[in-house]
Amino acid sequence: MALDRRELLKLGLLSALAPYAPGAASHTARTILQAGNDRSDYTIRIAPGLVELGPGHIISTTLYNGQFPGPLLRFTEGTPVTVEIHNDTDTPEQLHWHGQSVPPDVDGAAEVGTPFIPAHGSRRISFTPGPAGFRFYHSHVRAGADLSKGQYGGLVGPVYIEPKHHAGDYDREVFLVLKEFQPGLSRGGDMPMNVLGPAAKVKALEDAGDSAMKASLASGKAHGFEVGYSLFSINGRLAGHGEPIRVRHGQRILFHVLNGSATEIRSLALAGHTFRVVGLDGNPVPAPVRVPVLWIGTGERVSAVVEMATPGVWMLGDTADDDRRHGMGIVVEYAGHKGKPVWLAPKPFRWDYTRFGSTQAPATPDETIDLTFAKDNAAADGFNVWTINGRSFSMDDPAPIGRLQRGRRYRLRMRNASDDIHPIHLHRHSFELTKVAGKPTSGVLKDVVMLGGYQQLELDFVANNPGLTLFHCHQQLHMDFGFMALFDYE
Ligand SMILES: [Cu+2]
Repeated sequence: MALDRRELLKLGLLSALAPYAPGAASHTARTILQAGNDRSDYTIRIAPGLVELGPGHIISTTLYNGQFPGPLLRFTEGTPVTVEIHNDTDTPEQLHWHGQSVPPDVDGAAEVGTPFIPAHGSRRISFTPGPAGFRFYHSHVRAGADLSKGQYGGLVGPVYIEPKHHAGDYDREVFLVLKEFQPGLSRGGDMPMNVLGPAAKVKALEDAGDSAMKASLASGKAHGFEVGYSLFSINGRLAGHGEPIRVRHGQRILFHVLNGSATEIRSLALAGHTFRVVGLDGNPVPAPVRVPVLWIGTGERVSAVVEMATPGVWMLGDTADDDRRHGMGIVVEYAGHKGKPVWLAPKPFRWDYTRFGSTQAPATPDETIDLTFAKDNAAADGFNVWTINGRSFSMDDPAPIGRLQRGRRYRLRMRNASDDIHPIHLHRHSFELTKVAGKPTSGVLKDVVMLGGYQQLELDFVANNPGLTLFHCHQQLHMDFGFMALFDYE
């Protein structure tokens, strides 16, 4: 009997076996579906659980359905689904459908009015998945100084929304979820440098950021807190401890990579191979070009085809030696090859979104909104406070920063007056990059974009999904300390 994907899901088979080609058997997946003809198509249970990252590294955290990553949810574009979410923890939760154009009561953010999933309670939601492509779901509660909450724990899972027609230019799909564990605070951080291209900085932003920082330090404040981690994983396993990705010479593997980190920017390289980037944040790109390194901001996704043309045993890993040695990697093993995985450091490579874009001029916006982001060093008990146009977001005063009109095309001109890279996210809408650090582009559709230190970036979106809409930096420490704003329209 031939079963289609949906029938397999109903039997609970696909959820347990298909999500992560490497190491599928290692997942202690409970079925994500209730048996029989229950009214909900999917059941997700939020509860404390254990993740065995590797020998001697078993961590206790909060999980979806007892596993990390959460189960891969495969939806079909345009086919309505009902999801029942149980919360077996002691605190209210929010499950955010990242990258989907859902209404505010489904979105999964208290800031736009989604009801909480009560502690030891449940919530049933129905929505029509879309747009097609690689999305994800994650916790959207404020963690603040509590590094066990929000996205610091294990509440991250991938979503794949099947398009009506498949591209088919690959032999196999492999989903990879990058995630750190065991967070801790330090004064100052080690954000990677030379990540983004073009590298052009805006002098006025640099001057403003520098002088604010100097004034803060001169007043006796130390550098604000940053988060670091001691364990790193791909698909919930330390490098070398899960099943390898087993490939054959000549195969084309379509990797769907999700940066599920709460705070970090990640890179990936595979010696002897290049990545042909075909999708960013689940959306096909106008120019699918080859690159030697992927750079992926918090909450971003990259879909890339790798042609398996260099037989051997390789480490697919982060270019940061320390992070890779602490687990951020996965072994790629060709059939007939054994041995220790080989890592070869790639040359430094800057990630330029415009390489994947079109040179055609983007559509003209109806209105441009200027947004300037700034850091108030160590202003809240040692934590940096973040502002958008001088205002730090708080639920005590959640008034929208902008009132929009339905159907209009808006351009956000974003200016970063800090030296940090910010992965900027807009809920419930996709946006189009129109200018990156002075370089025009079009056709790259995303829902998170990295804005470089002291850089400027422009993106457009059409107000086509009414209601409160959250806009924020996806870096948990930044969003939790003010880097958020609301738009609203009817
Ligand atoms: Cu940020």
